[in-house]
Amino acid sequence: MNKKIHQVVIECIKGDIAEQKDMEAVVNAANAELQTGGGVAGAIHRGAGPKLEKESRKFAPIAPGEAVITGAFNLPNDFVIHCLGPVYGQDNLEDKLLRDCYKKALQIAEENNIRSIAFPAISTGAFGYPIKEATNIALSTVKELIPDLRNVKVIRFVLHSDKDLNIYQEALNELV
Ligand code: AR6
Repeated sequence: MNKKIHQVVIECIKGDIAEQKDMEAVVNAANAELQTGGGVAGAIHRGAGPKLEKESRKFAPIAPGEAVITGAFNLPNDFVIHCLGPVYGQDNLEDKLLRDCYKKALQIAEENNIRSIAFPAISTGAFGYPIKEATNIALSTVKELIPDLRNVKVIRFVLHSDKDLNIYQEALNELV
């Protein structure tokens, strides 16, 4: 499902974040050390190969709400933007921190002339953020920032299950 807001297309699809061949940048739901892990981080590091950990090392550790950019190595993309989401029920101001992740990732994309970026549902796996709340934060943040975007033209959300895809599609439908 797609929606266009001010010349920017927002897409929601079911898929694997490590297989987004037509996107310039993919976002990693990272850990603070920017190392491989489970879920998204595992898929991204497996796809990119060991050079990704090597390049990431110089930026680690990052704090919740922060984002950094690296190359994508063997992934079919030019860049990986690594975001550390909040751990639900543990980090304070988790809604603000999750918002910061989307905001900083888009700012970094703008600074690097990136036209297309794919996000996973940051913090909604191992970090336990309830998917509906996280979806509303992701979509409202993106919508808020769209008027300031000059380079980014496509923002894709890649969901891992039909359930999560349906939640995103409903929320995108209702986004005005
Ligand atoms: N493509 C797209 N989405 C995926 C994929 C994939 N290949 N795999 C899982 N998801 P998570 P977090 C979904 O746990 O909650 C890691 O171990 C998943 O269903 O990857 O931010 C890191 O090392 C969920 O909806 O990220 C960190 O320690 C969403 O992506 C920690 O987990 C995010 O799940 C980060 O936890």
